[in-house]
Amino acid sequence: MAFRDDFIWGAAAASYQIEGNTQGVDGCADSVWDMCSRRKGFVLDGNTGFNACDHYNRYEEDVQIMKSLSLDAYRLSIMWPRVMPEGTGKVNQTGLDYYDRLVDELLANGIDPWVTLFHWDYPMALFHKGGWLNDDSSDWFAEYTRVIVDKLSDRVSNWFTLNEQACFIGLGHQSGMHAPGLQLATKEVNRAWHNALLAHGKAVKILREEAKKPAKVGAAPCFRTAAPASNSEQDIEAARQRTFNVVDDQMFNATWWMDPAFKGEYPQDGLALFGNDAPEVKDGDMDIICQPLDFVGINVYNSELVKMGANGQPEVVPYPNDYPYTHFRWPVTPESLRWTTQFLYERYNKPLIITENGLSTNDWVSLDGKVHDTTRIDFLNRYLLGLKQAADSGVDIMGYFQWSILDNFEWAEGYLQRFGLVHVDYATQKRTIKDSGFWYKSVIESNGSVLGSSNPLDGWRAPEDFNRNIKS
Ligand code: GCO
Repeated sequence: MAFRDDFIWGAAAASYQIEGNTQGVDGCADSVWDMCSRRKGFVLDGNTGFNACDHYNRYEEDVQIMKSLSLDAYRLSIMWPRVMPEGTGKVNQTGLDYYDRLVDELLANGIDPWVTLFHWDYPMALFHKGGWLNDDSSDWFAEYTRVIVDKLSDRVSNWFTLNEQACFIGLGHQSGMHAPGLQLATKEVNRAWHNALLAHGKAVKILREEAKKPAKVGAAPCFRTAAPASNSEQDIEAARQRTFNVVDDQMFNATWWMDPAFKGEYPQDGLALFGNDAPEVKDGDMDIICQPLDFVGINVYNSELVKMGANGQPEVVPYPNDYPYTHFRWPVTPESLRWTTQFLYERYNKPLIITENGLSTNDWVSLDGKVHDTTRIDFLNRYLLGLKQAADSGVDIMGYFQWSILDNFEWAEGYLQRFGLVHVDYATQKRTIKDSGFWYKSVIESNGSVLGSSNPLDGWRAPEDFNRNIKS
């Protein structure tokens, strides 16, 4: 039961969550996450991303770990204010050179870098000018994109524009739970939303026209997803509708991002629901936003369970208290990968790539020096089997990026939530590959054929001295 031969097995991380060394190091300027890290009560326990995993200094060691796990690909992001401290204008050569070295290091070790241009570390200097609310913001992003494309596109061929617009606009500008921590009226949220979509479109155009190697481009959105409560046609249809209906004025409605980007229009039900608060769409905007994309990227962690209600409307079936939940208290729903990919494939008809999937668990280093995260193994095993079912039913699935290669700074949750295949002791920066890391290696090396074995730990052993050989 293997995946297709050219299936891409990867892991992902994001600049602000792992690099550390913000705070002026080598000319790096503040992002909105540095600002919010300083705001009392914003991040759990006063944690900050100032040091994170010190990946900025330890990237060579981390790439060796990725290589030892047999990753084909690594999804990384670029910290905009490290490269352009003012957001536009002057380039910080030292910051840019860091990404140049990282890309070289990955390629030298046989790992393909998949680069995300923006994963939330928005330059403070541009926030001071209104950030995404400023109608010039998409041009600022285009200018930054040009700098990155000019530097890296001779070696990088796979790109994502924006990571999870639903979060950096919705959680960042509507609920205020994420940086920059604003709670704006819906009209303003949609203004920022529309500007971010324009930024996406302009970046794709630049990648197409200016990349030195032909660019493959997509994005990494997330949104509310749904899986059917049974295999009945009605429940499947209910889950499909729940996935694609605009059900509220929050930013987690799939079509609110996907339809403009892939079809060149906002969905009618969303326009009706938002009414006067809908974005102002100027002539030509949709031509900018709707650029040809090579794949649908999607970050999926869980989905709602949905059945067709007696009134013919989708009805959400709540998960009971004793349901399996992750440490974040997210429900464990392997069927989400099976159904979300299928629904997206039906509607947008593009190859799919899972840009993030994983879970946080309460891991620690055991007396034997290892990290026995059996629940992560079981979770990934189940979700990958769900993905395989979708592939077997004809959905074009290109690959899978596990979130995350390292434990890291989980935004407002600080360091409480550990998502890594590799444990990080933040006091010493010592890395320890978890059991799940070794297990994932065996999945990659067998192209998925070990999935589903009754004891996923059968058939492989962590080399005794492996973790001890990693320098700390
Ligand atoms: C997101 C981001 C990641 C998170 C991960 C776990 O989805 O919030 O893309 O940066 O760390 O999803 O929450």
